[in-house]
Amino acid sequence: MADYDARTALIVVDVQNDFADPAGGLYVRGGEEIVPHVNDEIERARGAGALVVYTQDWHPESTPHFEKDGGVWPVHCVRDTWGAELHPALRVEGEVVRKGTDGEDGYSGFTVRDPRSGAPTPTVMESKLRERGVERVVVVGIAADVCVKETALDAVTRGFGTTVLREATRGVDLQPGDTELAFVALAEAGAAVE
Ligand code: VGL
Ligand code: ZN
Repeated sequence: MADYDARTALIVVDVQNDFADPAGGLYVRGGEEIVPHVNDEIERARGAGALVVYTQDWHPESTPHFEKDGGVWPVHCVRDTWGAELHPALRVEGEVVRKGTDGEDGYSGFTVRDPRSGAPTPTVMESKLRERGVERVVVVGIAADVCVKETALDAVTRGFGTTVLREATRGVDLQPGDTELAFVALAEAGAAVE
């Protein structure tokens, strides 16, 4: 459980069917188990007047992000499909920021990267937070070692006090141990991992 106030935002990363449902295209083990934890955080954040922002991986049918097109990931979160929808049990009480919409590698909620050149482009996330006077973010969701990690690292780099709630995340572990390494990297970068 994190503390919330009007200068804190809760960022709920990619709690989508393809990651959080066992039938999903890139199912992350235990993904569905975090939904009640995430909902509790949303309720507490809203009660304290904190902003809640959701990210949504939102890919075209073909993108170098996918293994079939030269990337590393199985097909997932193709826009306008069941897999891309936010998990049905998730409370949605805030704006959704989509990433990967033009075929970029959309790992962080703050930036997307050209899959070939790696060149970053900002999403609307940072300006939304700044407009509201947000100084601190709490990051939860999926996947701990991919999009949660990249989002939280970008938040630290941008000067937001950053907390990641372990119990409200799950990792892919493409390589065994990736999730633990992600928590170590986050702590080293200056995020609070709770
Ligand atoms: C993600 C792999 C590919 C994530 C998104 O949401 O963590 N992982 N695309
Ligand atoms: Zn993706």
